[in-house]
Amino acid sequence: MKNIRGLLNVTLVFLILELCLVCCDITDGNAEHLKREHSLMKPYQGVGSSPSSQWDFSGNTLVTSSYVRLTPDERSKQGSIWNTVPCYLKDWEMHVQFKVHGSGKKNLHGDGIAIWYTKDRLHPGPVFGNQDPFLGLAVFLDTFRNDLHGMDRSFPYISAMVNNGSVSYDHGKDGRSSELGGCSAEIRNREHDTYLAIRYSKGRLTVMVDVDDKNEWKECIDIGGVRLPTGYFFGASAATGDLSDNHDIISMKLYQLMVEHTSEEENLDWTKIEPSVSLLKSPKDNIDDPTGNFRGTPLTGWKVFLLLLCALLGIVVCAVVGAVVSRRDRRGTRGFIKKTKNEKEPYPRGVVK
Ligand SMILES: [Ca+2]
Repeated sequence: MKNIRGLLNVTLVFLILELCLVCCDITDGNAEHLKREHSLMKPYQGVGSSPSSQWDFSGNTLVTSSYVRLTPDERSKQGSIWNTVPCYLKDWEMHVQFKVHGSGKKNLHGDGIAIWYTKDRLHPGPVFGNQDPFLGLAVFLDTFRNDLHGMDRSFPYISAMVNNGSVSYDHGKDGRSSELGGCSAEIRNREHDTYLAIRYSKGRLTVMVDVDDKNEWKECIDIGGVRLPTGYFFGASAATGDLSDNHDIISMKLYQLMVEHTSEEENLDWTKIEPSVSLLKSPKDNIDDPTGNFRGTPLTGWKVFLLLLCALLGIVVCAVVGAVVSRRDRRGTRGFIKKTKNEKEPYPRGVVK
């Protein structure tokens, strides 16, 4: 009896811990704000035309009242658009509405768009119209397969890369050797609006896509251990080669995520962080091996029972929380901020900063 009571107590502690973790995850990004100084929206008034402008463009970029065309559907073009204001937010989420379209038939179009958060801006080069190497984060919307050996993935292919300025982007391999993750997505010549979201919060990089006209985010990349400094610039660039497409940016909206950091983290000089990724899991991320020694000892009967019980409770809690979260219609999946498709509608929570 005593044993059972002890077991229940331990289980309860596990359950509470798990609940706390789940709650923390839901709270993450609960209060979001559109940051106008880092956002690019119709009708793009003042873009690039005055010293006080918040966005600059270069190359073949054409700014109209309804889209920013980084390249036209013509060969050997490149263009970019860059935020002039460095971003000092520690946790953010960027929503990009884009449109890739052209007359090229299947596999006869290219090369794609890159979304940037980098130290430098307005440096044209070979990486989708930007410099190589670069310092910071890139998310590539690669529409052309260069690597004919990499047939295990279909194109267009979305991938992410973090660079400390030491690695070159390998176009011939579609950046495979330096990518952190990716997914295939039909982003080209769609009749409906197409969106990409990039979230960076507490060392976690998440990329989501909404390209199927379902008004919901689909996960593409989700990795931890990413370190990015503050004070970098957001931008977008595109390039065409022998094959081409219109590469249009409709909007880039940056939301601040209100996330608490420890005083230790707050006291760090975030501008001095070098972009990096730790692909090795930390011990605390390894649930069944918290000390690194657990696997060294054989599992006794009660440990197996406890693990199974915790797993079961975990599944129940996740299912309940999942059901609650899915009812929250103002948000996309995994707590992503739900976008407003109509530019004229009020932004989420009516907060405009
Ligand atoms: Ca490519």
